[in-house]
Amino acid sequence: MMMNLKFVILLFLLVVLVLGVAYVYLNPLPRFKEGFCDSMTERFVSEHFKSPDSHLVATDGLQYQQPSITHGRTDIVSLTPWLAPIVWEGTFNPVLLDSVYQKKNISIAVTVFAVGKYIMFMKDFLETAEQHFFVGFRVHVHVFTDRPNEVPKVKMADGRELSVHSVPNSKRWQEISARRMEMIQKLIEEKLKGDVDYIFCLDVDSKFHGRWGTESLGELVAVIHPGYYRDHRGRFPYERRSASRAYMAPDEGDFYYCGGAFGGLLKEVHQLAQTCRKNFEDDAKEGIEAAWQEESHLNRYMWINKPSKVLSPEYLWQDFKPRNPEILIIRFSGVVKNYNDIRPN
Ligand code: UD2
Repeated sequence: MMMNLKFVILLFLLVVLVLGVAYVYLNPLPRFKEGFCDSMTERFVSEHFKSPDSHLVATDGLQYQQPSITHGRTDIVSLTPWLAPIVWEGTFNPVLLDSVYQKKNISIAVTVFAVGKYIMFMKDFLETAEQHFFVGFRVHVHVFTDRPNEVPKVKMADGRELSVHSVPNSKRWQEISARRMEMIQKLIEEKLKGDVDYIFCLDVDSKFHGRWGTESLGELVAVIHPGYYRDHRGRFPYERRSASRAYMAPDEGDFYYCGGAFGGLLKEVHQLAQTCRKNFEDDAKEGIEAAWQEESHLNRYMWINKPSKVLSPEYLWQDFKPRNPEILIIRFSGVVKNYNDIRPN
């Protein structure tokens, strides 16, 4: 009798275990789809990307204000719950940071897409980047456009260069915006690996107004969207249909991040772009497009793969929005545009 009971309990536990394992592997919920990193990818990453050198060497004798842990800004939060810095004016010392990163001789790639009429934004973007974006550092801007002859000639400082890549146009703006992930992935694989330390991927319909520099460097960097940072996460415009791989439940999400600015170490951005591209394409095969295309997939990605540095909305404001009191400086901002005039659909 005792033996039989033990056998039944054992059998029951075995069935529970088998069902549990089967559930984990077969469950179609999106949470298993964002960590797309198979063994091929892992091998590619370890063979092709420079290992990050996190050692920070300061310049001896550099004069700067003594830091404090009891005095500082009290009107904002400058740390996420997973202890990543949230960068705001007044929370960092630009002179100290620049001196540390100058020693490392880092190089930064930028991607910017100007397809169709969006070429009109290129000149202001490039000119203001020269004035404010990583001034004094090696910067390589990669412009993707279907109108290579219309890319304006902008004088660039020593150590800074620009390459133009031809891409096809599309009848749908959603397609143009989302396809950026695929092109970023390919650019990293085919042209950048081994040569570049960091990459930032930015919207073209924007201008720099203030410093954007070494304080923004991190392994995986996300920018908080200016439109929602005071809202409850239940109101964020995440993808809410569970059929999509970008799905976010009402009680999920840290911040709402911009699709118009993100970056980090090459290998981190490679994985982000590859994952968002795959999830966007797999959704498309099932006839679904996330509410805000690649921005929705990026938000899902950042929910699971927490950014190591978060940039405040100073790093992507919108010109039509009045400045809130906590925004002491606007560094980069989207220009006011008439969507009907410039988008293909
Ligand atoms: C938001 C995001 C954008 C993207 C989009 C959803 C911000 C500030 N912007 O902006 O990054 O996630 O939602 O898809 O977070 N483009 C062209 N030609 C076109 C259309 C788009 O080159 O005809 C490129 C261009 O680089 C542009 C970007 O795609 O900056 C995003 O398109 P948008 O600015 O029209 O998207 P928007 O304003 O809805």
